Amino acid sequence: MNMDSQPADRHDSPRQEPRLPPGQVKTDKWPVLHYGSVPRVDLATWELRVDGLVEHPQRWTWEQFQTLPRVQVFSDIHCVTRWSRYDNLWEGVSIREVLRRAVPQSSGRFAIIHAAQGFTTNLPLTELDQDDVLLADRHDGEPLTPDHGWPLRLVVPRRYFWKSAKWVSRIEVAGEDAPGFWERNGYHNEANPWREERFSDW
Ligand SMILES: Nc1nc2c(c(=O)[nH]1)N[C@H]1C(S)=C(S)[C@@H](COP(=O)(O)O)O[C@H]1N2
Ligand SMILES: [Mo]
Repeated sequence: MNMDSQPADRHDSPRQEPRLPPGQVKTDKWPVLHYGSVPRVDLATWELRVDGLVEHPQRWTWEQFQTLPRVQVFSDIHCVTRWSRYDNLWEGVSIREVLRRAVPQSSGRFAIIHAAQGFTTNLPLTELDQDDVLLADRHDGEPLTPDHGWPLRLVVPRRYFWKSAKWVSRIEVAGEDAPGFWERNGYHNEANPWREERFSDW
């Protein structure tokens, strides 16, 4: 058997009811949205870190990260700006693969995702630690483009898309929640599209 051609494990994100969350409109396009400019990333110096309240802090170069087991995840995108894009095939490394190596401590209950240019977003560890959450470097069979987060982005299908940080560099496990960039700028902390958790009241 040729191991190189072995397909990645595939997970389908569980279908929610209704498939189109309230207030959303389905689109076939894939808009580009972010604050600031697309960072220039050099794979020779790129690294991903997992640290904070973990037993075994991790640090991977791009080359090392490419040796981790791969998964495919099939999921829908729901952006708070009201567009939804169905049937995205993501490929990369499962978040569980990454967390399993770092071993979060029992006091570590939140994840602060750090990305290029100081961008952060926050999730309870239980929301992150799911079969359909991955660190993706490919979409629909092609490498991610720089404006969609190349070389690596987080994908959290069951939350509005702003939680899916592009250009991820670090996952910090923390004992306390810490609202991220959009969460500090009026977006809801939980971001569940089926509950229309778009904006915060404070
Ligand atoms: N690093 C970073 N990631 C980010 C953002 C950002 O400003 N910076 N914006 C978020 C928002 S608001 C959205 S809607 C999605 C958009 O992803 P896309 O451009 O691939 O559609 O990226 C998210 N990830
Ligand atoms: Mo967004």
